[in-house]
Amino acid sequence: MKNLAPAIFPPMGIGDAKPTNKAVLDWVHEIATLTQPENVFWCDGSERENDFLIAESLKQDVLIELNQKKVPRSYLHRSHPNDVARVEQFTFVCTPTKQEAGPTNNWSDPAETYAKLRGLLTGAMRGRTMFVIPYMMGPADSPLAKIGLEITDSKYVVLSLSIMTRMGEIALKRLGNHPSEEWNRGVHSLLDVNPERRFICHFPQDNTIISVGSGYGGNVLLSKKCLALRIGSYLARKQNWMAEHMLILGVESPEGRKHYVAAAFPSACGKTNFAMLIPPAHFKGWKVTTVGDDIGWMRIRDGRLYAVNPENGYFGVVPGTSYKSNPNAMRSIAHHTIYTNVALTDDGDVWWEGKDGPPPVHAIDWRGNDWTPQSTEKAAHPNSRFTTGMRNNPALDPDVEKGEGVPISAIILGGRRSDTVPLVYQGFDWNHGVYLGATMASETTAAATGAVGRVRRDPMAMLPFCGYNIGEYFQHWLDIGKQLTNPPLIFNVNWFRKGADGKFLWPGFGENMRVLKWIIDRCEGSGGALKSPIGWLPSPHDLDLAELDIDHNAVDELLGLDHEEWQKEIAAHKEFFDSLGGVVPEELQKQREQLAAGFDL
Ligand code: GTP
Ligand code: SPV
Ligand code: MN
Repeated sequence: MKNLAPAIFPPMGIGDAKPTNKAVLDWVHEIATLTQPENVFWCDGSERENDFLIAESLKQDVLIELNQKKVPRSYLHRSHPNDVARVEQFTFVCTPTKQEAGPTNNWSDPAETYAKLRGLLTGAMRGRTMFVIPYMMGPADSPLAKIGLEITDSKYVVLSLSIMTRMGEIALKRLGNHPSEEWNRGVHSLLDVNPERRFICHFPQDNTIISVGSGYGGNVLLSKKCLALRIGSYLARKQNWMAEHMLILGVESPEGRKHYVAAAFPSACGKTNFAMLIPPAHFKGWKVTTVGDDIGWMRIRDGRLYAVNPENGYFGVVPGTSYKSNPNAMRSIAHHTIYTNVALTDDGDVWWEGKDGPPPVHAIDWRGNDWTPQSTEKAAHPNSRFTTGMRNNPALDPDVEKGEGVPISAIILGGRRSDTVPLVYQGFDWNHGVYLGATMASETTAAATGAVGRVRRDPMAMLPFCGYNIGEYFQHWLDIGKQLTNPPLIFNVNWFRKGADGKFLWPGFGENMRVLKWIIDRCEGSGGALKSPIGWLPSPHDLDLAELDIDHNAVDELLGLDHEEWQKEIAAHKEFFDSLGGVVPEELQKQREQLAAGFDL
């Protein structure tokens, strides 16, 4: 057969990245032969390369220039209106057997899926440029750092990954020349951005991801959910570490004592906000710093868990972000930011629901249509996003580049629950904490396509991101616990409980410091708590609520357990475990029976 691949040697990018690993070069050649691009561009993430790609993107309407005085070096991207969120129904884990993918993943046969995808990718990049992106996840000197290569025909992906990952030279250097080096193969093509040809497929046994038919972040920035979580979790179990959907933050007392905590909340349930928390005035001298806002990789060291943030930037929810709710995010996105699916004002600024100040009298909405405050449609899509480098964050933790990671004192779990679940409580021990994680639930959000506001079980916030059998994932948590002599304490929080009037009972955001402070007190052995059937519960006076304008009844409601609601909750735990078809470890079944007994059920 005639080799239709364009000439790709030497590298044609304008950057200096010089790949020498033969396995990488062979793979790039293979994909170029298949997709037949006009040319191949090796990306290095340099300033010069970004300038070039931004200029091209502006010409081709991939990016819209914003008012560079208002938001310097920032651009707006509009994704296709049919392509604005993760697509869980088109996301597949293609392990050799269905059993390995487990009851919570869509599975498809690897050979059949490769064949289907090869068909879709054949000639898919004709007339387009194929970009090859070498990137690294994690600090360069971390034992957990991983190398990925993403091939894409989207400039938006290249520009986004240059923010979200450590791209170029640094990755190639770490990868080296050895043919058996571990690295992730990622292939992405927009195709014709048609939901009927949209598939996000993972082949964990080959460390390979193929994503077609989408241009939306979570589906195409393969470093993030695809590598750092789905493939990451699969590798983590094999290699005895943890890849989790967790923010990581540091909290320092006025006396200079510092703890790190990691928190798993489902998509659009408050990770970025919590990671950037600014303590209210009452907590003078307390400081919260961000290590990561979405993903935590953790390993065991000296009997403790140490975490690194594998990412280099934030892909955050825009609506609701303001100087009132999240000043650190606002400062982070004031420059050098790519906005996706927000509204464009007449003076070239960006706008979204919940931004400070009055709405503009006229704007162009996320679809490109005229918008006024009288419009019934939202100006910004509810899942509109910012992409910004972590170094833009004024509260970035100084140890974010530390390869050994930061020691984790507490793991916090949480979801969006209008009822039942108290503001905060603590698990009795590691195994009970694993049970809390395994039975977590949350109301669905706009981060994935489908119904919003439906309560679904989302174990450890990993339901859409666990790359193997969820029963084995639970067992992996239990196994990790056995190896820890100083395990993190495990907590559950719920910022989203509502009163009879349908309003949130808890003010949230910066005020979450009050809950965080109790968690830190518990880690230091000082905070008070009452033993309840679900775990250790603070009573109202155990939380520092000074200078907070909140009703006593609201606090009682926030911390209360409603027997009837918990009866239903425990029944839902059983139903969930039963639905998994026998994969749930015995230990967690035992935990469930103990919980039920606590309620005399
Ligand atoms: P992903 O990036 O999708 O993983 O989301 P995330 O978990 O980082 O959530 P994020 O912090 O972006 O918050 C999502 C939405 O929840 C935003 O609209 C926030 O305004 C809102 N939110 C965050 N924290 C709180 C809180 O403490 N209370 C309330 N009521 N809303 C919150
Ligand atoms: C999430 O949905 O959890 C996100 C956004 O962080 S995405 O990258 O689209 O998955
Ligand atoms: Mn986030």
